[in-house]
Amino acid sequence: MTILKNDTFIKALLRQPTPYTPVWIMRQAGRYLPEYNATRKRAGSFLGLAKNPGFATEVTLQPLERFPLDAAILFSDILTVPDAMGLGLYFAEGEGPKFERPLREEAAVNKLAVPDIGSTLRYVTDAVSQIRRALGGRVPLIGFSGSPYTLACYMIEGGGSADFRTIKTMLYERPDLLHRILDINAQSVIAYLNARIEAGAQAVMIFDTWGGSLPAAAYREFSLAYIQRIVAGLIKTCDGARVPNIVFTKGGGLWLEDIAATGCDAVGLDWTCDIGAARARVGGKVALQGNLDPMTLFAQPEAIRAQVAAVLASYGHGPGHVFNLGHGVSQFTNPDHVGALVEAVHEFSRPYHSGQAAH
Ligand code: 1CP
Repeated sequence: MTILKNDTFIKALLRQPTPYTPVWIMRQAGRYLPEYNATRKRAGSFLGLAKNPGFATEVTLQPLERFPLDAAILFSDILTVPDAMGLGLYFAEGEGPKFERPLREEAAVNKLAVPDIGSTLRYVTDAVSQIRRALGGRVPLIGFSGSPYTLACYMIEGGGSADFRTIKTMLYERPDLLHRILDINAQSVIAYLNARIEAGAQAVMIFDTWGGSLPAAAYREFSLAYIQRIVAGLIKTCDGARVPNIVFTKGGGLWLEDIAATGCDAVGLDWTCDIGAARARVGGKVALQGNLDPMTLFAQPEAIRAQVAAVLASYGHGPGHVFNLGHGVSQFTNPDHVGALVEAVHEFSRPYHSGQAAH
């Protein structure tokens, strides 16, 4: 068992005291970093990068070399799970991820099965062990997965979508088919996240990027119910350490009480929520992660610092906050501005963790 040199992130997720507010950035290992683009070029493609544990380790560590971040996130993608189910993931240049065989027909849905994680996703668990060795306990490593509904969006639409017409048609016309897909996805995600935890992931996050596109009742039935099953099925302790989990539904601000009731340790917030108001609603039950608008990073460092200070002040005094953006960092962001954010979080957050209240 490696002793963590910096465990502020894990402690904050468990709402335990820390000397400052820990920070990491969604998509911290991504295209805004020139060194990421250089490694991606050497790997030949995004999938060449993600499927090679050596390259995945290299890019996972890149943001940590630049910034004093408090967590690392495994470099991979949520779409590796449907790829392992045989849907044929590929990246069309400049068009984002796509599937060769989207799930539309009843016969294909009936054939869908939980993949054998040990063989199909071996490259992911290998990357996790390699990254843990490379980190040497510097900061914890986050493993992640898409939510069953978010994965189904890509599996059924065949790629990104502006209106989710195909999956929503299935939802309203053939809810039984969609439920079958979601059931397989939930079982796969549980096996996948637990394999990552056993390989060394020290916290896990479920990305429900598209749950927020649903009406409230459909969100509970088609997204949150399956997230709840995953939370219940996750390994909670590994090597004597708690492995906290985070649930992030983008656009889920109206449903925070329901999300917190899944039994998760922390709830991710997008930038539309006031984090102080969110804390008043669910802060007694869960930690909160977020929630600076990613577009803040296009402003000059002084403006970024002011916005960081405002999020910290809104959350207020005491533990249970992990600082992050409200969604992934844009590929057009100036890396120095990410540096300004990380520095400001560390600098401004200490008073909120000292004995006396800062306001
Ligand atoms: O060309 C490139 O280099 C690919 C860009 C890229 C990157 C950097 C993709 C394709 N995936 C990733 C890595 C990635 N994806 C991580 C790595 C760890 C980190 O955060 O640093 C993570 C956690 C993801 C998760 C992911 N992939 C989500 C959930 C989070 C979110 O951003 O909402 C989603 C929806 C995806 C699908 C996906 N993969 C890639 C793209 C461009 C997309 C979005 C497609 C779309 O809907 O338009």
